[in-house]
Amino acid sequence: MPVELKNKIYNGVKVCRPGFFKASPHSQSCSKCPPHSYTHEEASTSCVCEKDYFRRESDPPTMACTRPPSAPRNAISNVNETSVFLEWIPPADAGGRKDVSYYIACKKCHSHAGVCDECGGHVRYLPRQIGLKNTSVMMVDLLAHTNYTFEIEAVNGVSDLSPGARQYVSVNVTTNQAAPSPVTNVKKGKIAKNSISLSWQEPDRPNGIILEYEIKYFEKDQETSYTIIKSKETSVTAEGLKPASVYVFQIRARTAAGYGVFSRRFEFETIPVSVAASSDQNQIPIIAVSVTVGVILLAVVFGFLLSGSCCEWGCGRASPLCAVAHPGLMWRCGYSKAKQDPEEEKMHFHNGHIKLPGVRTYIDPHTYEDPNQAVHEFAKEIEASCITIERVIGAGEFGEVCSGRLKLPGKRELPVAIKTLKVGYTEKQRRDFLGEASIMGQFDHPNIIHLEGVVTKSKPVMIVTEYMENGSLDTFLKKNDGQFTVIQLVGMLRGIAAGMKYLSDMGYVHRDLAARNILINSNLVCKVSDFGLSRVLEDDPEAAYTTRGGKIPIRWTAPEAIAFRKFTSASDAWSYGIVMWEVVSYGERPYWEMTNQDVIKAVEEGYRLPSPMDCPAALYQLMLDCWQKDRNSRPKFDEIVNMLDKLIRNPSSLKTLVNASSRVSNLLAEHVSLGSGAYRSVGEWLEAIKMGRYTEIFMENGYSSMDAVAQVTLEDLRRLGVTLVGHQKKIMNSLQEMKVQLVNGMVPL
Ligand code: Q7M
Repeated sequence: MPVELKNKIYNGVKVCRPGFFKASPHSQSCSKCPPHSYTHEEASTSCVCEKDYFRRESDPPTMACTRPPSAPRNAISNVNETSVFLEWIPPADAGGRKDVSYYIACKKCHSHAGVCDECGGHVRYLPRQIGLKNTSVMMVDLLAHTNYTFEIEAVNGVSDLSPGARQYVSVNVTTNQAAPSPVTNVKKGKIAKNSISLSWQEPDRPNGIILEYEIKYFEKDQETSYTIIKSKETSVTAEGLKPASVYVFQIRARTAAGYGVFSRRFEFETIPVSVAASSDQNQIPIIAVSVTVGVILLAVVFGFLLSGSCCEWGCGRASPLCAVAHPGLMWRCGYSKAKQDPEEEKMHFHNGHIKLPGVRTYIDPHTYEDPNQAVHEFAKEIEASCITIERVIGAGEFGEVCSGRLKLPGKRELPVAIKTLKVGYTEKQRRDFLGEASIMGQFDHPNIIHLEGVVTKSKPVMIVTEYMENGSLDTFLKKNDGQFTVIQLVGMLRGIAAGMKYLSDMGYVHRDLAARNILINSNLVCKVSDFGLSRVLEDDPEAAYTTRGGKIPIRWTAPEAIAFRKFTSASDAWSYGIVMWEVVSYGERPYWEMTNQDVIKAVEEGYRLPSPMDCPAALYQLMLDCWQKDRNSRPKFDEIVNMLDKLIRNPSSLKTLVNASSRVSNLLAEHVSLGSGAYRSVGEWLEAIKMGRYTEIFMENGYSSMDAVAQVTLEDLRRLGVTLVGHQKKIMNSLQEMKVQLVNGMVPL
C-alpha cells in the first residue's frame, strides 16, 4: 500500500503522521523518516536524529542521519631517517557517509619521562595533514632520534557535530639518525682586500652533535676551482683572495651521520686595492716567506707519507694527510683553517689506534692487551643493585639469558635482556664473554642491538642490552606466518640493511647475518645482533651456529667465505640476501632440508634459491643481486638501503610478483641435479612412470644419468622421437615434480 494513504488528509492537505515528514507544505506526499531519525509528532517537517547520529546543515532532510566514522585500522609505519610513512586501512564503519577523510595529529615524546608535546610547525606532511582522502601520508623534517606518536583520526561531515571522543589509531615511532639540515643564516664579517670573514648559525635541525663545518668557496663564475676549509667554529676567514672580486660561499655541517647538504650560495666581494690599508706594502716579502715555508712543509709531509702511509689504512675524506697525497689539490684545497684552530684536522691517537675525527672505525677488542681496559673503554659499568632479573628466557654459551628491568639513577626504568656468566668460569671465558660487550659497546645505531652496560664489579658478571619484546626474527616470523603486509616486511628488511650499512661503515664484518641473529621489538623494528651460541630454551639445537667456534653457517655464507674464509662486507651482503629470503618466506629454512654439502655444490654450480611465494619481483631481483658469485658485483649496503627506500616510497612497485611458474625454474632452470633424488638410474625412473620403452633412446642420446635428464626440454623429447603428447606430458611433468620436490627438500622415498 502506498505510504501516503496511511496519512490523514485535512482540508485536502496531507498531514504526516508520526514517523513521517514532509519537508515542504507544497509537496504532495509524506516521506518515512530516513534511517536513524524519528518523529513522534504529527505534521512534522523534518525528523530528529537518534542519539549519537547527526545531520549536517547541508544534508537534505531525506538523507539518513549519520555518525562519525570509527577509527582507521591496521596502521603501519615505516621510518626512513627523519621521515615517517604511515599507511592504514579505512574504518570499519564510515558512519553512513561517503565523505570520510583523515587528520594526522603529531606528538613528540620524551623517551624517558613518557610525556608528549605537540610537534610544532617544523614537520611537513605530504600531501597534507588535514582532509587526507588517501590512506597514507608521509611526514618529513622530523627530528632525528626522537620518539613520535602519530594519531590518525578518521573524520566525516558530522564529526564536528559529535561531542563523542575522537576516533583514532595511534602509531609510535622513533626516527633514526639523519644528516644535519642546511645552514641558512650566513653573515659577512670583516672584509679586506685579500680576505673575507663569515659567520653563521647552527642549522635548524643539527640532528646530532655538529663535528665540524665545511666551507666551500670560489671566485664567482670560476666554480671549477674551489677551496674548502673546515672549521669547528661557526665563523671563518677566507684568506688569499683577489682584491675587488666576488666570491661565492657555501657551508655545510657534519655530524656522526655524515654531511648535510650545502647551504644556498652567499656572495661577498673583497675590497679594491686602492681602499686597502697602506700597511699591505709589506705583502711581497710575506708571500715569499710563506711560499718557502709551505714548500718545506710539503716536502716533510710527503716524505712521511712515502715512508709509511696511513692512507691505505682508511683515512676519510676529512683527512688532511690524504689531501696532501695530492699536492696539486692541496694547493687549492689548502687547509688554511689550520692556522685558525690548531686543534682541528689533527689526528687523534687512541690506545695506539689512530682515530680520525668523524671517521668511526670499529676496533677489535683483541688488539687490547688488557681486555678489562677494552670493556671499560666501550661499555658502561652498571651497579648490580640497579638490575632486577625477572625470568630466564634462554641459554647462552656462558650462562643464562634473562629478561629484567634496569633502573639507573635519574632515568626511567627500562626493560632489558641480561646475559650472565655462570659461576666457576675460567679467565678466558670471562675475557670472551666481556669481549662481546666491547664489540657491542662501539655501536650506536637504531638498527643495532643497544648495549646498556656491563656488571663486572660483582658476581654474576652480566651484559645488559635493551629488551626486544618479539625476540629473534626467525621465530617471530614462523609464529606469525602470512600476517604482515609487504610494506611491513620491506620495513623490517630496510632496518636490517640500515644496521648492516652502519656496521660496514664501521669496518665491522658480521659473518653470521641470519634471521636468527636479528631481534625484533614490539614496533617491528629490527636490530642486528649476534646470538653466538645462545638460543631459546627448548629450541632445536640444530638451529644454533657459531662463527666464534670456527664453524660456518653454510646456508647463509658466501661461497668465497666458505671456500677460503674471505669474510667481508660483500660476504655479509650475500647473507643479507638469504635473510631477505627468510623474511619474505616467513622464516622458512634456506634450501630446506638439503644437506650442507648439497648446498655448497648447488651454489657452486650456479643454482640459487627460488623466489619465495608471493614475492615482489623487485625483492627477488635484489636477492639475486646479493647472490652474485663475483663479490664486487653485489650491491653495497647503502645501495640496498636506497633501493628499499625507493620501494617503500612507491609501494605500487611492489605489486608485481614473481610469477608462480617461473618460481621453481629460477633455481633449477637448466642446472638442477637430480642425482641425489629418488631414482638411481634413468631406466628406473622411466619404468616408474611407465615410460620404460624410451630408456634405450634416452641412453643412446646422452641422457644416461638423472643429472643429464634434468636438462631435457620438450624440444629434446620431440627430437628423440617422443611424439605422443600424452607421453611428452608424462615425462615433463615427472621431471618438474622431481625438481620441485628437490627444491622443497622433499625428496620422495
Ligand atoms: F651488533 C652486532 F650485531 F654487531 C654484534 C652483537 C656483534 C657481536 C656481538 C653481538 N652481541 C649480541 O648481539 N649479543 C646479544 C645480547 C643479547 C644478543 C642477543 C641478546 N638478546 C636480547 N637482546 C637475547 C634476547 C634478547 C631480547 N629478547 O631482547 N638473547 C636471547 C634471547 N633474547 C638468547 C636466547 C633466548 C632469548
